[in-house]
Amino acid sequence: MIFMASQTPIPPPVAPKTRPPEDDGGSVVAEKQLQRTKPPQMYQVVMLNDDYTPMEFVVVVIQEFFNKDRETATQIMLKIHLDGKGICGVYPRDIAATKVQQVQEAARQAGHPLQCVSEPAD
Ligand code: TYC
Repeated sequence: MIFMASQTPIPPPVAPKTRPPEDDGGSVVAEKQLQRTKPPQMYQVVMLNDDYTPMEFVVVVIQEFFNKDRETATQIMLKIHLDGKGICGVYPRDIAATKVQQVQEAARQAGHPLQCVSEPAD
């Protein structure tokens, strides 16, 4: 092969004969990793009381969107009715935002003023 002076062939890289010290040559070592990442901030979906939304509608919404049984949903509804607000569930941010939208859309379709919000949980 003829090479021009400006095209000196570069030899291919040669594999090292010895392994780096951190390479155990393929044996498996189980090590517990230190937890370096914080768990994500969770958000609570808070439902607000109003004077017009029927209690039964609120109970059904809590059952349907927050996966509560009828008894638990009724207790949450009564707490909201008495205290002005109550937590329906705690979720990662995007899921909490979706729950809020679902409740708002169900209330809008039914013509009720039911409101809920999501906020960082402690
Ligand atoms: N206060 C409503 C009523 O007496 C019932 C209600 C409960 C409304 C909870 C909203 O988030 C709510 N009909």
